[in-house]
Amino acid sequence: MRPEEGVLTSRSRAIGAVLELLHDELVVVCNGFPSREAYALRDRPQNFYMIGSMGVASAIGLGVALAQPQRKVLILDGDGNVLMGMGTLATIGAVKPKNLLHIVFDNEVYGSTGNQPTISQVVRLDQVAKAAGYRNVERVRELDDLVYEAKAMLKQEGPSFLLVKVSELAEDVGRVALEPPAMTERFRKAAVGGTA
Ligand SMILES: Cc1ncc(C[n+]2csc(CCOP(=O)(O)OP(=O)(O)O)c2C)c(N)n1
Ligand SMILES: [Mg+2]
Repeated sequence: MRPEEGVLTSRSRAIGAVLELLHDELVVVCNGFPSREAYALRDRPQNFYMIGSMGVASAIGLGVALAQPQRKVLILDGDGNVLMGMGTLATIGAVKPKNLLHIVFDNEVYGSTGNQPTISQVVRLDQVAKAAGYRNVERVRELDDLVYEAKAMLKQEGPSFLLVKVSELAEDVGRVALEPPAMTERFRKAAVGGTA
């Protein structure tokens, strides 16, 4: 069996494993099912869900990381989102916020809109991040490896980029049941006010 073959974990399990590691870290989640799954698995005031706009979670996460340099900031992203906002990888690589960890759940499809294929199978997003200047870059396929690398990257000086190959499976979860202004205010308080 080639190393790139084998059964992949679902994005929901992968997101759940990351969220379990967290304490007061700030998290920005991209639009679509990643936000829905994160909300269903572990909603917390430190989570900001980008409801609607695609490709911008990384820019929001970068802004939060720069505004709150003492806080660890995670971006939970999708391959389609990263491809749409690829310029932000360059900005993060150039600005190098030490407190930023960018995790990309790569299912090689626009899963939230019906599994249309993306081009992430051809364009290695981890290599793009490396070339852009992220300090630590890893690519994982197993849940154990994800937990190991995420733990390490939470301690390391960033920016770090963790590409997680996941299956196309999406959990049958509802929409994020928060009004965006209230969710934003809750996040702002959690970001400025420190530990919750
Ligand atoms: C500008 C824009 N274009 C298209 C959409 C529709 N849309 C919402 S989520 C999504 C797919 C996102 O793909 P990816 O980041 O790979 O996440 P996945 O759904 O696969 O987890 C698309 C196309 C949108 N919300 N905004
Ligand atoms: Mg995808």
